[in-house]
Amino acid sequence: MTNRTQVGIVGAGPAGLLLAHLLRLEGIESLVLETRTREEIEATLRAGVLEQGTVNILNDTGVGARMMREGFVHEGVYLRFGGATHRIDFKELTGGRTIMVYAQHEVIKDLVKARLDAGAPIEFGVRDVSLQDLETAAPKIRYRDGAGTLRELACDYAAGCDGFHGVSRPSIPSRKRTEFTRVYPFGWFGILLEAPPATDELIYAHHERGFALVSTRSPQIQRLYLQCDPEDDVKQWPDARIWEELHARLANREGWKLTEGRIFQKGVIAMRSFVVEPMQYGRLFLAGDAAHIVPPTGAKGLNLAVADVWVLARALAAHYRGGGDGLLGQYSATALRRVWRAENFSWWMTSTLHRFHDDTPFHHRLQLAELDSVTSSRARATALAENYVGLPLD
Ligand code: RFL
Ligand code: PHB
Repeated sequence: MTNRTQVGIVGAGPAGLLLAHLLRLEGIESLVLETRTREEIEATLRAGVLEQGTVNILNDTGVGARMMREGFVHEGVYLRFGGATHRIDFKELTGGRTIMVYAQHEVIKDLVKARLDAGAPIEFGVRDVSLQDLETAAPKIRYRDGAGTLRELACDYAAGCDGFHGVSRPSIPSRKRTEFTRVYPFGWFGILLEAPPATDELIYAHHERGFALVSTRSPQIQRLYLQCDPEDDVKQWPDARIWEELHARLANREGWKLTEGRIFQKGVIAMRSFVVEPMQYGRLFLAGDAAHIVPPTGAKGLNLAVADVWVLARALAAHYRGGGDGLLGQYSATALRRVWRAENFSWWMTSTLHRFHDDTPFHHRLQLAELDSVTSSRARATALAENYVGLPLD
């Protein structure tokens, strides 16, 4: 069975759902294909930090109301090292820009609801997705729908928004793409716990036992991470070990103490940097994690996905308005410029704050000097703040 749409979107993560939303507002039809169920995508725990630009896009396009009610605006972050805590004041250093702490799966819920309320389609539970004829003017997406029926979607353009393990990127012949990868020798152990917020703003902690991060989700639920071995299993981390490590790594001379609570979710997260160039092949455009991965230390992954589809939606809108294909032709270069700057920032945050296996006392001192420099030089603090709140979208 063949269906037709203007833009076929593979993947209902933040990239695919937001792209579909932006296109709909431009009067451009799309179909979103997703392998998982609605319940699964709405329950997947991931990012928590939204840049100012992401917040603005969600608000300006009518899907930000719940975020504004339930999210938390943070005007800075804390860097803790050598037992002392230093604040980076985003608002002051960037002329008023801030970040929003609001969980990614809540953004997903808001985007799914907006799309379904508007009567626009998302097909959940599809299988065997493959992309065909991408180098022609009539690309096709073949898949099995939720009932197992083979379908073909004919479209003008395909958007590969299916994450790092999706099928879109491998659909580009390997001789037509260049991939850049760095895998870090550590992971993050993430927990959710029932407790009131331990801090008013995120704490990024450097410690000789390894990195730790205190984030939040709601007045009752907190999100914490600690550096671990990437091969670790959650069974190796009973609650007592988690608390021991967190207390040690977050130790400070200011009398701040971490509030313990019931841990109800644990998981290990791998850390990698990855970019594919270009982000386009024929009529296929890659966006989000399908094209690039950053380690979570800079909180950039979701925000890069948003920036990609914002650029792509404008380019597609220009095409359908009869404005030519100039912006579509520039999509990859425009997106990659921001991607590489975020890669650089995320790599720097990761390298500065984590303990490496081959750390020497010399390396440890260099990290402390780097953190000292960032927290005592206004120029360096401003650079961190500008990157963290997000580069301007234009
Ligand atoms: P996603 O979210 O992976 O969505 C891809 C979707 O595609 C579906 N899919 C397919 N659908 C159809 N056909 C196929 N063949 C398919 N294969 C896969 C998948 O089921 C999925 O629903 O990619 P997207 O949209 O590009 O979004 C990227 C973000 O999810 C990611 O970058 C962030 O979560 C990264 N990240 C963070 N980013 C931030 O900006 N701020 C943060 O604070 C932050 N913290 C994090 C993070 C990622 C983390 N993990 C778990 C990797 C914290 C963590 C712990
Ligand atoms: C989160 O709250 O999940 C979070 C916050 C900051 C990061 C990464 C993740 O750098």
